[in-house]
Amino acid sequence: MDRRTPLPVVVDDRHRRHDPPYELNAGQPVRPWERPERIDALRAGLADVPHRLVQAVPHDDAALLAVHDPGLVAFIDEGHARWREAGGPAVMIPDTFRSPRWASGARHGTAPLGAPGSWCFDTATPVVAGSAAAARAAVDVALTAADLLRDGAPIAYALCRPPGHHSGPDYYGGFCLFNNVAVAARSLTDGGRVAILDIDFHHGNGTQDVFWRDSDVLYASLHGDPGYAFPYFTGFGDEVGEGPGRGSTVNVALGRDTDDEVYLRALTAVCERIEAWAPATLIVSLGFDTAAADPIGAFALSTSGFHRIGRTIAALDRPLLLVQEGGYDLDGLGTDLASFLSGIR
Ligand code: SP5
Ligand code: ZN
Repeated sequence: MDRRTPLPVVVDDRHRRHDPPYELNAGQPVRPWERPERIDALRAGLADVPHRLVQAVPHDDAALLAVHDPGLVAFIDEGHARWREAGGPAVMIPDTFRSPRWASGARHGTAPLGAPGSWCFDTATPVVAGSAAAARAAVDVALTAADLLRDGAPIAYALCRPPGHHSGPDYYGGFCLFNNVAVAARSLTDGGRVAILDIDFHHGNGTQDVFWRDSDVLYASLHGDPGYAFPYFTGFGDEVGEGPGRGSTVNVALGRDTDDEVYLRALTAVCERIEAWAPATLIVSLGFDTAAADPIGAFALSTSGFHRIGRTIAALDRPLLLVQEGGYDLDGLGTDLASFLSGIR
């Protein structure tokens, strides 16, 4: 891709309003890994990358509702206010989870203090008063970047926060509120087949669910094996989609300490599947939690590994939408982003 044209980077400062004081990991309160400073670190990494900042443009709900249940959208928008009115504390984390195994059926119930457990699947995704505005902003960022591609840009980078790939049609979790990448992908299928390549350390269970039965969108992910890594229950290699979507889900589960060589070999094989899919648009769910120094990922990728990943993706030679997902090593994020982009362009 053309190095001289500045890279459009779509941003929205409303992300800062999602800043919970703690989350629960294995039942223990810890400072959130997914914090506003991540965006500062990524933007610092762009210092030597020719780019132009584009402010996100507000979009109506059509694209969001093409992916998510209206009940989930209403809960993200309003659930925290209802919880507060019912006496809940400032940080909303479920303590009781709705189960599909209840004999009376998986009804949502009516109690505002129970509602987070009806829509959320973990305890590591705290919601505060400003979270809804940030969730909306992240979707606007992704859709604004998708608009740039639709208008002919060869590449755009959506600096989304919070991330999105763990959020599904009717649930949220894994630090993700709305599924930014899925909303963008769905909005781009009018222009032909879409492929999503997910290189975050974690399996994108939400994106997989959105496109599980879909024949327009290929979802391909490389991630920590669910035998040891979050989200634990999805991302096994035998998950390939169903019905019309059978064969358009690709999962490659990798072991602890996966290094550049092993990762690049696996990525090359996945890119052959994408090439065969012949997508009109390629979207990357871009996580840097595969880095050796990442505090929650378990891989061992180096900064130069991200350059090689970028080159491998660039060789697919498709209009390219980059959507930010995870990556939690604040000291390495900027360098890893710059290295990745130097491979892409
Ligand atoms: C978007 C994304 O990357 N979401 C990841 C959600 C992971 N949530 C579980 C975090 C568990 C952290 N375990 C800490 C191990 C420290 N060595
Ligand atoms: Zn991740």
